[in-house]
Amino acid sequence: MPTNFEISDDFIAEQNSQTRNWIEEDFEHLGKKFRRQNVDIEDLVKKAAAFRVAIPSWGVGTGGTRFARFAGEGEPRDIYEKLEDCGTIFKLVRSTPAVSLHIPWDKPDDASKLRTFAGARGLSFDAMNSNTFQDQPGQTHSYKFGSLTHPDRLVREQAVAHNIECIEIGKTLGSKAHTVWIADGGNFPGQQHFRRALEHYLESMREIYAALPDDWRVFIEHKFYEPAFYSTVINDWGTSYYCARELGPKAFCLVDLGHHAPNVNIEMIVARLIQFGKLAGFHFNDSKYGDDDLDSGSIKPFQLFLIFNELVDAELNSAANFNPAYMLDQSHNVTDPIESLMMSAVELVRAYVQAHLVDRGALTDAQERCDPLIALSTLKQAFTTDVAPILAVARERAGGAIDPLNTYRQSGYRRHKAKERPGKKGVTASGIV
Ligand code: RM4
Ligand code: MN
Ligand code: MN
Repeated sequence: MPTNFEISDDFIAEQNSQTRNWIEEDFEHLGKKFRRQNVDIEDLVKKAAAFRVAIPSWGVGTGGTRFARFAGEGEPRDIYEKLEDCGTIFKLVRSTPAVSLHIPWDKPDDASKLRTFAGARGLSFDAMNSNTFQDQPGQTHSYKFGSLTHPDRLVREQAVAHNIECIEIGKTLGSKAHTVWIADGGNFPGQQHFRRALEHYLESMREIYAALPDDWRVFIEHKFYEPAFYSTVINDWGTSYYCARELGPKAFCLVDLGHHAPNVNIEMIVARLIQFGKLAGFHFNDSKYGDDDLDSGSIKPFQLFLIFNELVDAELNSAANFNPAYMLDQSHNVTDPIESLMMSAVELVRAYVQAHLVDRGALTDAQERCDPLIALSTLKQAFTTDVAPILAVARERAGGAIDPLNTYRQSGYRRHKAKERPGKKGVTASGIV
């Protein structure tokens, strides 16, 4: 079998040598500027290097809308090819060493073989994701009218069994968490009895919770609409928080940035969940109207920064039960998914490093003195600082690319994959993910 194309370390080093001069100059200049503010640039490089975000297995395939899916060239055709692409992203940006699997879209035929394959690329497995929002071939009961909350006990039992199966697969893969997002809800007033549906949810989730190994967590992902257009069972963070509390200490609330009504103050939800010790982590993406699943930081970068401002504040305060899991949950309809995922990972590191730049003493002082404009400008000062040289240096020192996008394009990776992966164009299900 011919070996598949990979971007070599030598190629990355050669590309880096072309831009090293300007990056060093910018880095030095920024370091001098920070010294005036008593900030050590090397501390920020360390923070950038330590940041981690998981790639969803379904994210490396081209996404679609409810109208069409325009398959890209050389798309991965199975989970092994998806891991190849995840390995490429990791190699170039260095902050994405974990993959989050969707079952059954990426159900491995042999989980330990998949773990070995991933390990050879430096990859490990993050949270598992169940799917009870579609029917699978050969399935006995339909999820058309719900899964974990369906009025029929047999449907609920089937959905519970699927989630437990995900946990079982995850154990072999070395995963430590399971994410449950359900599409359950109603399209018409009166269709669903709100309280009964939530009772069913809790009853089902208790069984899933009972199947968790001691060192695992379960993440509850809320979403206020879609595919149900009138009501959803786990509609908001309040409901999610209530359920997480009812279930116990291993249950946490996951925030997908696209799952709120427009203009909702997400950073405040994040602060609340941190304060209550129940923040699971994030599905990062960006949106203008709904669950658009656009690239992180592409629409509302200031919001992203404000979210990281809360996260970094919690990190510095060593907030209790604070161990957020980060994942990108995006749908790439018009871009090369590898490019989008790399750039999105970079956007997250940027927001994280900028949040570390906030002068917290000055901010607290302004808050205590009731000075809104100094408070805002303290945040803005960090947000408007160009930290790109820090991110580039962190990547380069870890063996990654100074300019991931350009290095990727120059390598011809996609062209090679188009040849290696002929035939079937992509495997990601069409529709909104
Ligand atoms: C949902 C939600 C889930 C994702 C599915 C495909 O909107 O974001 O996390 O697994 O889409
Ligand atoms: Mn999500
Ligand atoms: Mn979503």
